[in-house]
Amino acid sequence: MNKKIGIILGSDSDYQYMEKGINLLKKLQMPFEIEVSSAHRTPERTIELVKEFEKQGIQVIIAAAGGAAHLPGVIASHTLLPVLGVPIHSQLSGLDSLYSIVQMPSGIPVAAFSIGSSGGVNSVLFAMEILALNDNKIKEMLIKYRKEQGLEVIRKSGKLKDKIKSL
Ligand code: RP5
Repeated sequence: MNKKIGIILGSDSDYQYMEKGINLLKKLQMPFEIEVSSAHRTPERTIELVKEFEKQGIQVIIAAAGGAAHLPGVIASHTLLPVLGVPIHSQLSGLDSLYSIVQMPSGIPVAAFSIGSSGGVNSVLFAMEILALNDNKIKEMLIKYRKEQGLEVIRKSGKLKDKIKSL
């Protein structure tokens, strides 16, 4: 399978919050490209990477950034590929990141996910849902993932009941 998901982190320090999402991609054997590039510290490189992703055939870009999180918006202003923004925890609990990502001016859309690891995982699943529109193999992976997730909840319910019974 060709790489269709491109991930850009504003800093290597953002990785800890994207790790669960990236582990999920690895577990599902979904190929992806990943780079660290900052909208502020390496602005030209960020734009070059977006153009490179387009050339490579990447179809969805996940951009994770914290604080004054302009990365997803800057990327979105240079491409028509869908950009999924993940707000990273910051000194202001990630609310600043969330607002920076969610409050885009009209005309340049960015999808905003929840702060931190949940957003990381959901951005990956959402990227796969976009790709699944034209790829039944990915759709099957997502169906299986949901089924396993549901079974895990039932397993945990049983475990909790056993624990309470033994008190
Ligand atoms: C943002 O600044 C990055 O996305 C990161 O969340 C934050 C802090 O970066 P470091 O100082 O840890 O490199 O641009």
